[in-house]
Amino acid sequence: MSQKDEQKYNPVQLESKWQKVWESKNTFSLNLDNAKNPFYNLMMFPYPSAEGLHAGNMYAFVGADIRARFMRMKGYDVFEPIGLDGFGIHSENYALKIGKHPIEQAEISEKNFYRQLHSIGNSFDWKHTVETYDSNYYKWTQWIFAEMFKKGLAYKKKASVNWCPSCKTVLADEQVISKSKENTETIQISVCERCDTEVIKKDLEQWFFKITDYADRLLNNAPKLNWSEIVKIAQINWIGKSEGAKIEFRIQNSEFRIPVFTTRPDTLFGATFLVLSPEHPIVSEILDWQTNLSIARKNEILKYIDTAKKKSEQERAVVDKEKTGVFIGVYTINPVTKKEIPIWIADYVVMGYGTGVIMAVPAHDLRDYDFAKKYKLEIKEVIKGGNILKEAYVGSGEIVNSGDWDGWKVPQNISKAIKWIQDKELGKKEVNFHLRDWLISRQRYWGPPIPMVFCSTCADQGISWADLQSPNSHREVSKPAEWNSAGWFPVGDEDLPVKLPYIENYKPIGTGGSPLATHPEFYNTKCPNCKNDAVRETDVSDTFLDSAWYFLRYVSTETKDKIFSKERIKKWLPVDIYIGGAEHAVLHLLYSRFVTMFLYDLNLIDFEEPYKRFFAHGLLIKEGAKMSKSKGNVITPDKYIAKFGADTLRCYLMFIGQFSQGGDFYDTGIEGMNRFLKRVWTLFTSNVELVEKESDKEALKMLHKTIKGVTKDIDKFSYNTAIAKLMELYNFTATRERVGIDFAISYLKLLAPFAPHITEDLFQRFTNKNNQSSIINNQFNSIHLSKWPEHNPKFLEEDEVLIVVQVNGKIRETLKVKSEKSKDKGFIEKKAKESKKVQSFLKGKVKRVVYIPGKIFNFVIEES
Ligand code: ANZ
Ligand code: ZN
Repeated sequence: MSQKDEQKYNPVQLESKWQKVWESKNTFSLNLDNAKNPFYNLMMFPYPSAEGLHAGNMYAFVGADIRARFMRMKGYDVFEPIGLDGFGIHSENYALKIGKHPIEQAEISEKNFYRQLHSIGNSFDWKHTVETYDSNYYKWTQWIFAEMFKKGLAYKKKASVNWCPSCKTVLADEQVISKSKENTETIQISVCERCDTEVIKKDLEQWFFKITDYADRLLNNAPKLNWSEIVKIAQINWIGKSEGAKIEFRIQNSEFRIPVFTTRPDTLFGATFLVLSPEHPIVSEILDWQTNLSIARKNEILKYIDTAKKKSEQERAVVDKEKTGVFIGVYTINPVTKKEIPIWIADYVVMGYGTGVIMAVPAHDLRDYDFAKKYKLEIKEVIKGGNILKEAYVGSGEIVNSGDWDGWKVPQNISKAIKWIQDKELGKKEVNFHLRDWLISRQRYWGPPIPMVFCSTCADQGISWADLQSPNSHREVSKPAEWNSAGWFPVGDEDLPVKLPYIENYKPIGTGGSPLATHPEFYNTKCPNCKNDAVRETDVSDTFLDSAWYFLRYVSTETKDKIFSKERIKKWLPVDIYIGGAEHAVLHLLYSRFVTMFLYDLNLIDFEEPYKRFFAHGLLIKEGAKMSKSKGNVITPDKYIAKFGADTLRCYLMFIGQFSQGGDFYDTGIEGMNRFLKRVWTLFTSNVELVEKESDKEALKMLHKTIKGVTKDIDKFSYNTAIAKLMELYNFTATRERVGIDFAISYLKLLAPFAPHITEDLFQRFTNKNNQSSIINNQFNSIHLSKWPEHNPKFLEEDEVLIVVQVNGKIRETLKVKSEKSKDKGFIEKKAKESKKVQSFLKGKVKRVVYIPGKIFNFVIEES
């Protein structure tokens, strides 16, 4: 290489060189057992959909990496792991699209993804990667499932579930999102989060995790978390605790008792009808019992129920949607007014919440009001304050038309109403959560087979796994009434993993069954109890289970016989900082908190909350638009890295906005950042002369001001302003002919978290005369393991300060003095007395003087 080439900034060459050095020297791999000052810096688990890493992933990862590098230079043993959340519908859909078997595609994706992840220059510990489709990993995912079952937290039930006709699988509520119907603004439909297809309802047998058993704990811990506020609020709302009462309604001359959940028991006197959810099991019982209904009426009711069932809950719940319903032909008694009120069926009441029935209070509930208007039902005001002839009144006020309760103010007295109801034995206080149990089974191929076996012989005899355990070895829980666990057995630890077999016809079959259900060689097995023929569960588990515990495995990838090493977990967890997108607020973050609490309950870990701190980064957009495949504006980092280098791309991504707010990516912008790094390169390789030590005061002041500012900025994730400060310092440096080597090195250190390659290269040039050989000799001292610069306040002091001179508290003069002189009280007093202006006010005797150093000098004199 000629001298001239040597001086040219060639990021592609330079970056791959340093990446190789770092990896071969284990610069960022830790001995996880020996770390003295552990800091677990975690970024959200990427799922390689397909094409690989896109700039949005890179945005998140670089932002997280800067934090990691900063903490490392501040003296922490930073663990920054990476892996792939490669199981799941996302990857499988891609494999389907391009016609490659998911197993083969996974191998290709993994290679590509890891190549890309190397190229961005993050300080990953490549010795501790986790891939969810690795049987060494999913063995333990299955183990968690089995443990959930053993603790009574996994159950199977027939449920009306969300079904995506395109993905041909069920979806959890969290995976269904609302969207406006095409060409309309107002009609909301529910679509699959992954493919945008409209979701329908299907009745299927599914596995659930009883996350609702943990609702209170998940909620109570939430306010204490050091998390981005929006994410915390989203979780609290999703769990959705509602306090109210359960009130019983009776149907005259019958055995029917209908419990109703309401958050407004104070409006009970205004309940003028009852509304059943179309799916409510009592509907068919009432229809059977009621003999005087005409066939035509009955058919009308059945038809209504059928139509309603096809709609999604979200769609039905929309407040200002046109109301529909049918009268079921019977009446119930309002327990306080003792009046007969009709029972209706309407789809705005959903089965999955409360008791699936409501007492309608049209005067004070928007939906009930619309319904009552449409079907000409009684509207009775019980809270004063509105005009119920015009609209429902939902505000606060005084109770009226309600017997004993008249004059009570609500909401203040709602609890008094509950007590009253309780004393009269009409109902009781009740708490409800919006959180539903976690629908965990998927009728797909690409996931961990659910490790359960069903034996019909044992089932026929009513034998369940729990019956065979010693009484204290498992926890008895409140099971849903319809769940009969007889015949179901978890696969024993010694038989895990249940390997996902390679099958040709892995495509979803769409019948509600899983592809594995067509493979007897997979599902035929023996009963763990009676040894007769039995069958395996053929559904796989939801991807969100895979990613609910990966951060526990990262620290323990070598562990074979246990889910993880307790010692490692003790040393490294909970995670010190977790960085990721706010869009995971209710899905992944809630599930991983739940699984962590569960493992805590198993006494495997000693903390309930997995992440000490969660930081939500913003979204990256492209030239004003959201990146999406259909728009064809998805940025893949590869071409930018090839052209400008990773350092340029990293700095640019971090420069275009506050990390918490996101940024807008412009091709023209990245060129500007590239010019900046080129200039830094040229400055330090040829334009500025390096001298032994920086002694210029102005330069030192600039440097220390920058150290102080950049340190503060990185600490609060204000990366864009940190880079701006480094640009400013560059501009200053560029005007100088020489700077001290200590100055130059500090500059590089400040830039190192953002641009790790170029800074490493320049640092090695400065610190080693012959860095090549020193690397070979293993004396490699990476800039990234060097000490973060600290600012010295001494250099920041202003050279001159202004001191206000007062006489009896009134300002009479300002003095400009050298800052080192400002400490000298006598000197200031002398100076002040020399001032003609001051002299003209110093008429009386000076009683005393007060001096606030560097600021105010006050003469207190006797007033004449
Ligand atoms: C009477 C009432 C009067 C109500 C009033 C509201 C206002 P949150 O806060 O979300 O818990 N509700 C109960 N179960 C329902 C179901 N399965 N489907 C649809 N709506 C249901 O809401 C609780 C309120 O939502 C309950 O209180 C009930 O209506 C309705 F002035 O009861 B309320
Ligand atoms: Zn059996």
